Amino acid sequence: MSRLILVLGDQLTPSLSSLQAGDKAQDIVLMAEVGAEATYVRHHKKKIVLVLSAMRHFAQALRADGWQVDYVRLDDPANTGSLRGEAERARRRHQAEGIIATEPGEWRLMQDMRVWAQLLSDTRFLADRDGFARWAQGRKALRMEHFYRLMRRKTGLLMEGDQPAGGQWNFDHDNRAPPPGVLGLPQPMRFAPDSITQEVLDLVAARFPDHFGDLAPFWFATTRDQAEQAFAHFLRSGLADFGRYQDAMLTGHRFLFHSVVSLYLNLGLLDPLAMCRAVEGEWRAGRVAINSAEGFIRQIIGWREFVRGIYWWQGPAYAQANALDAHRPLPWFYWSGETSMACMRACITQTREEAYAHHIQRLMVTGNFALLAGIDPRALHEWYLAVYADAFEWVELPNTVGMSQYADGGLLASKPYAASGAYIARMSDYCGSCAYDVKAKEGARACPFNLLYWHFIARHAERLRKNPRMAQMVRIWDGFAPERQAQLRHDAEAFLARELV
Ligand code: FAD
Ligand code: DLZ
Ligand code: SF4
Repeated sequence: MSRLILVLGDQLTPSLSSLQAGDKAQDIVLMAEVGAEATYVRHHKKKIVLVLSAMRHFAQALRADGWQVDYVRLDDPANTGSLRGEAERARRRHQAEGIIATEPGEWRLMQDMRVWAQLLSDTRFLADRDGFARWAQGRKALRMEHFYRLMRRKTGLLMEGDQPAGGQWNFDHDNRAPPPGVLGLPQPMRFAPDSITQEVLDLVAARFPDHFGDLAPFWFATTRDQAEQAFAHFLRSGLADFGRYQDAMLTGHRFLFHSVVSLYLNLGLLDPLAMCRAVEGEWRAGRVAINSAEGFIRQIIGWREFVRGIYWWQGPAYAQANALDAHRPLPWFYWSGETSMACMRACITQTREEAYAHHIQRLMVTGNFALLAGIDPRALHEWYLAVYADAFEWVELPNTVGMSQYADGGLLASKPYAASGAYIARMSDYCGSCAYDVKAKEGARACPFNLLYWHFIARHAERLRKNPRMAQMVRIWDGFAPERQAQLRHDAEAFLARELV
């Protein structure tokens, strides 16, 4: 008797554990487009197109490889709208004896699917979930750097025997250059929609017209071959300067030297280890400096694996963490982009148009603002999960709750990523076109990041005083005259009352 192999929309990898366990001669691959997955948060339109088009292309590739694929489309009148409903319907249709699947990337689905499917480990990651839990157990705080060194040793990437290549594990201090000139900046590789993508574009336009985000222009890769081309293009055009300009931001230059591959990697269209080996090869061939190669590899085998480990280790309760007791609702301008703050406007507008913002835009602009203003981390989490093409909960939630909002009380990050306008002024050109004055620290024209920064320090003084990396700022606040403290509090609260409705 045949079994069903359910392949999810972010499991588009030929070597997936469930496909490895299957038998082409008798098992049937089930792929299902379902409304529930597009609406559990209201995903950006481009993200839905990316996932559905990549699913359709992957189904084609599996058929060409000899698999029998049962593909349920979103507009099939019999579609039940949920993965469980489609799995049960397909089981009856094929009289299958059971359903196997690679474990999903979210607690929400894990809890549902483990009741009706046999789940296999997701072997596309370097660190398995139990191994990470064993490593993490009993540690007071988790530091990515320690985990990263284990991963370097495990993979042999950038190693010379037992020592790190170049004599250092981490070259981050070379990676903080302010923005470069705009001439000769690379662009990510773009692909014109084929007939399959065009059909999905029409479907999403008709079915999800009120979801956030622009549909056109749609230029993402939707096949493995295209994703590999896009990555090869980054190796040639972006990697050499990736390290140096990793933290820079420029109005109108949205991608700078970033790879724009997380969206492909998270769907399974690219293989993380093969990418890192290719990056190491560029360094060994003398085409890029070690700070770029190491910086890129650290993001993939360090941060990406580390946040996934934390997600599964912490369990569903992590989504409720709110150590700083932040309860302000998400301001409407996170959806509209209509704000006088030029940095926020630029990052949100680009998010609406591209379903993309790079790490520092997410962390130090939209994330930093929410942290300083005391926005509810749960509402912010739902925003990040909805608006980016690469957003899946296993990677988005720890980045938002842990790294960006410090809502886990310092489990993931050693200090809150809180910064005043001076940081944004140094790393971007946003302040030049802003209604606010980044140099002003008080008064109606003062940059809101400046006002809110001190408000944040004052609100959390007792907690931050105990953190060696923040204590200095609390001492500065303590040293302000009481009238100055009162004025700063007043200005910050006036801003919050005026703008955060
Ligand atoms: P590059 O800058 O070129 O980096 C290369 C790769 O490294 C990325 O493709 C990504 O796979 C990996 N990477 C880099 N930083 C991280 C990180 N902190 N965590 C995990 N992987 C990392 N990344 C996601 O993939 N999905 C998300 O939903 C997501 N949400 C985020 C939310 C917040 C609040 C923050 C601060 C960061 C988030 N990140 C997320 C991490 C990071 O911002 C993106 O991976 C990166 O911007 C993707 O663009 P890129 O491919 O051009 O990355
Ligand atoms: C994100 C997404 C979307 C929009 N649609 C589907 C779908 O129709 N069918 C499917 O199998 N998967 C989809 N996905 C991806 C899932 O949401 C993803 O597998 C889970 O969030 C687990 O990471
Ligand atoms: Fe952002 Fe402040 Fe600069 Fe305006 S002045 S762009 S609000 S950092």
